[in-house]
Parts: sequence; C-alpha cells; structure tokens
Amino acid sequence: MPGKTCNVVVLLSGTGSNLQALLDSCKPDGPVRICAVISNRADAYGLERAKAAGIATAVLEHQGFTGREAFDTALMALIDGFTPDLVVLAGFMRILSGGFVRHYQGRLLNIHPSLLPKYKGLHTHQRALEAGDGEHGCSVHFVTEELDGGPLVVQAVVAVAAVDTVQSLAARVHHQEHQIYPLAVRWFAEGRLRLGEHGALLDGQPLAASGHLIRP
Ligand code: NHR
Ligand code: GAR
Repeated sequence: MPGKTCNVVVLLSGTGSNLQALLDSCKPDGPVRICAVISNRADAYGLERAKAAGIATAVLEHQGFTGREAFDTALMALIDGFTPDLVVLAGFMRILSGGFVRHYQGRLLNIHPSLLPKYKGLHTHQRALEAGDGEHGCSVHFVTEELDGGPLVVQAVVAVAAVDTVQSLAARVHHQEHQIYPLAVRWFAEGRLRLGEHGALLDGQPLAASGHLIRP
C-alpha cells in the first residue's frame, strides 16, 4: 500500500516498553501511525509515554463492568472511534472474549513472552527456567479465540544461561520483543503481512508454523 498510512490503536496495561519501541520505530513519512493508546488501568506508565509523544489516550477500567462481555463491548466502541486498521496488544493483561476477537479478526496482533506454543498464559520466564530450557524467547501472533494460540508471525530466540534469573532472562526477552514487534507491525502496515485461511502470510506466502524465526 504505498502512500497509505496504517492507523494503529495500542492496548496496554502496564509499563509500555513495547509501545515505546513502536513509537521509536515510527518515521514521519513511514506507513505506521499510532493514533491512540488505550489502557484498562489508569496508572499504566504506558499512558505517560503516549502523552509525551502527543498521542491520544483513553482509560477503560474493567472494574466498572459486570462481566467480560460488557467491558469488551465498551472497549470495541472506544477503539472503533479511532477507526484503526490494526489493533496491537502490548502488555494488555485482560483475556478478550470471542466477540471481540472475531470483530478484529486479521487485524489484531499480540506479543507474548515465550516461544509459543510453549508457555501460554502468565509467568513464562519462571516456567522456562523451572523446566531447564536452553532456549526461550518471544512471539508475535495474530489473536484468535484460542488464548495465545493464534497463527505465529515472528519469533525471536534467546539463549538461557545457567546463571539466569527471571529478571535477567526477562530483560533479554524484552530486548528482542522491542525488535520483533515493530518489524511485524511494519510488515502489516506495508500490506505484506496478512491472516490467510490457513495461517499468517508474508508477501502472499505461508509463514512457517513458528512464524519468521530470528536466532541469535
Ligand atoms: N484474548 C484472546 N481471546 N486471545 C488471545 O490470544 C489473547 C487475548 C487477550 C490477551 C495476551 C496474553 C499474553 O500474551 C492476550 C492474548 C492476559 C492473560 C490473563 O490470564 C493471559 C494471556 C494474555 C493476557 N489475564 C487475566 C484475566 O483474567 C488477568 C491477569 C491480570 O490482570 O494480571 O484476564 O500472555
Ligand atoms: C511484555 O513482556 C509482553 O510480552 C507481556 O507483558 C510485557 C509488557 O511489557 N505480555 C503479556 O504477558 C501478556 N499477557 P511492556 O508493558 O513494557 O511492553
């Protein structure tokens, strides 16, 4: 899509270092335009990063809703007010309902701190260390109803050292997250990445089951 900009809404719950990596990767004449950052937590530091970059922010606290469906319906209305081409989960810590995920089918990405399909869910670094894994990493995937189970786009592998702690391992995984998320978002914005019937396609070609794999 030369010339066309891709409007992106970012959802987050916390620090927002992945948002920062996306912001830093956006060139004024590039294809990615982050149009809003939405948090389910009013105290998320990611909101400050967005404000500092002059980007619209909104807070929708899930505590105010009775049940996931009601929260998700309000969240969809808020997101759609920004007419995004792509919605990006960047440390967003709420599980999304089927209705939400179907509404954004093919235009919803997540970054997850493990080499999926290993370690879906939470506490991934601790679980990789406890299992004695020699390799760990992070994954970008299209979001489907299956939690952390959607088609993979790109993965980065991190070697685990014998001396690693949760903190030291998480720091190296984070560094890789900050490389691969901007890459995946740029591919999408350039029209190179899309969700086909049988998985993710890059330049019209099916990606491997692991997605595009980056090794140290
Ligand atoms: N929703 C769907 N339908 N599918 C996915 O793949 C999703 C999703 C929503 C979020 C991010 C995910 C991750 O990368 C994500 C992927 C939160 C939880 C969780 O258990 C699990 C996975 C992910 C995000 N959340 C708790 C809940 O009850 C709350 C935890 C908390 O607030 O700290 O929603 O890991
Ligand atoms: C990232 O490591 C991301 O992969 C993870 O949360 C962190 C957010 O960091 N996501 C999940 O665990 C989703 N359940 P950030 O706020 O600094 O980008």
